Amino acid sequence: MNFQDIPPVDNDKHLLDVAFGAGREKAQKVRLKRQKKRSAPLTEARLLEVERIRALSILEKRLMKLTESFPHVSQLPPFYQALMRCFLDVQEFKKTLGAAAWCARRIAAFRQQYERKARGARSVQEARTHRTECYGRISSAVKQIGPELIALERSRRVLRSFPDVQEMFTACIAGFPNVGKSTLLAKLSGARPKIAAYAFTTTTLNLGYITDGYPQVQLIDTPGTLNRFEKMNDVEKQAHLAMEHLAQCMVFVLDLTEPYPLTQQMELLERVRALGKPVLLYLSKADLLQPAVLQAALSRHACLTSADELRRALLEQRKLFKANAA
Ligand SMILES: Nc1nc2c(ncn2[C@@H]2O[C@H](COP(=O)(O)OP(=O)(O)O)[C@@H](O)[C@H]2O)c(=O)[nH]1
Ligand SMILES: [Mg+2]
Repeated sequence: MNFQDIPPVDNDKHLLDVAFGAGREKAQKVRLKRQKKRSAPLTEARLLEVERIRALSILEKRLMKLTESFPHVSQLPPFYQALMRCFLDVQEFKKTLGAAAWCARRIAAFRQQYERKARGARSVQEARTHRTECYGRISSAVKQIGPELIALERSRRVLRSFPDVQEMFTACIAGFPNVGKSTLLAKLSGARPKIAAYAFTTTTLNLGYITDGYPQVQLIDTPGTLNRFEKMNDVEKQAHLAMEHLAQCMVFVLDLTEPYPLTQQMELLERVRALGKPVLLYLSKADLLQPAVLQAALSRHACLTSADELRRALLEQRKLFKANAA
């Protein structure tokens, strides 16, 4: 799902500038065109004002396009619905979209009504009055949804921050900060996430794909330690929702070289297990461990130490999942 392409939402002032600009342009064109074959002044005035009114249909088009560019919450996959509920006021969001659609319909109604009036005007002045009245009413309808347009632009920015995930077999990579999750993602998938020698706050979820001709396993680098949801930062919340709604399988990265005590890492592992999905254990930084320490760890925990082994294990998990689903 990709929310990056939702175009920016114009504010009311900009929308009106565009529409009135279109009206002026249209007026100029009509005047030029009619220079040669001029009819009676009233006929000319009716024609001109009708065209100027009709030019405002650009507002309807823009507003309809705007509402169509946003997703329908109920049609989204569960992960995105959960993200929406977490990061947006969904009721409010729906209301703002409704307001934009309402405004488009109202403009269409005014426009049609005043086109008719201008066409039937009995004087040049009357034709002009219908047009200015129409412009006034449409302008206040647009101004009325000014706050909603601002809210929609805010929502668009929130949606943009959502990761672009595919609906496919997915494994989330969990573990304490700095244990080597992003490094592992890079090794497994060729993705190029940011890798730092210090624990840093990731600003987006890192994604990668294990491919075998075509993408087979979606990998998500999921930072955070699964403590209380309210205390998580935005990316940790996204990560948590990904584990809940997307992951069919978890990879837990264990790091025996890190200052995080093993007991804490084991507690996190238990929280990951509590998600109720298969968990593959991966021991990172095996190259830094004394052979004896490595041997002891391997005899205690059933863990993998190479990315190749883990890749095979993940493809196996995918096969099992598909077989069970069939
Ligand atoms: N020697 C060694 N260093 C590693 C390994 N995996 C990660 N690192 C280093 O550990 C640090 C943290 O890695 P990173 O992948 O950013 O950890 P993350 O915070 O869990 O995503 C970086 O300096 C990596 O280069 C490994 O297998 N061996
Ligand atoms: Mg990382």
